[in-house]
Amino acid sequence: MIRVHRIPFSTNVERVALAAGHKSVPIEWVDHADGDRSGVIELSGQRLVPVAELGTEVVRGSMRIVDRIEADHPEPPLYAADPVELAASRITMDWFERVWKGPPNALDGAEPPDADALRARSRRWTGWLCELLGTAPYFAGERLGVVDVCVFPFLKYAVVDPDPGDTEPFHAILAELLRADPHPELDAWVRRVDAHPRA
Ligand SMILES: N[C@@H](CCC(=O)N[C@@H](CS)C(=O)NCC(=O)O)C(=O)O
Repeated sequence: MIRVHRIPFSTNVERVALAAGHKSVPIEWVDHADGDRSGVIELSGQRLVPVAELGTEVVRGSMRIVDRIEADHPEPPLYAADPVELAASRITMDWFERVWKGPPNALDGAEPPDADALRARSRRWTGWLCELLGTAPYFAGERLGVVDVCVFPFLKYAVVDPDPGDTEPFHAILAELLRADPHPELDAWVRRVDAHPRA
C-alpha cells in the first residue's frame, strides 16, 4: 500500500490521484492542514506535497511518484512504449513545469510590472498546448497518458471553477488566464479527463 501525504485542493496531489485511479492502485491518503506542514517536514525534510511512503522509502515530487506507480503497476500504461513518443512526452512535461507555469506563478502575489506581458505569454503558450492536443481525445492520442496526468490539474481551471472552499490564489489566476481565449477542444479534453477515476 502506498501512503501519500496531501493538503486540500492540491494540483500536484491530483496528478497522483489520477495516475493511481487509472491503474486501480489504492492510496492511503494522509491529510494535512495547509497551514501546518510539520508532519510533512518531519517525514521528508521539506514542506511541499505530495510525499509518498512506500514501506520505508519516502518519495517526494508528484511526477516522481507517478513514475514510481508506473514502474510498480505497469498496466494500463501511462507512458508510451515508443522511445520517440516517450521523449516527446518528457519534453512536453518539462516545458510545462519550467515554462508554461512561469506566468501564473509570477502573477501569484503582488501584480508584477510585466503583468501584461506575462498574461500575453500565457495565452500564447496555452494556444500552443491547444494545437498540440488538436482534436485528439488525449495528448498521446486515444488513451489517457502521462502528459494528461501532468497537465490536467492545472489546465482544468479552463472549465472547472475553483472549489468555494479553496482560497489558493494560484487556482483563481489559472482560471483567469485559461479563460482569456476560447478553446473548445481543450475544454472538451478537460471534461473527458475529469471523468476519469481518482484514487
Ligand atoms: N514539484 C513539486 C511541487 C509540489 C508543490 O508545489 N506542492 C504544493 C501543493 S500543489 C505545495 O505543497 N505548496 C506549499 C508551499 O508552497 O508552501 C511536485 O511536483 O510535487
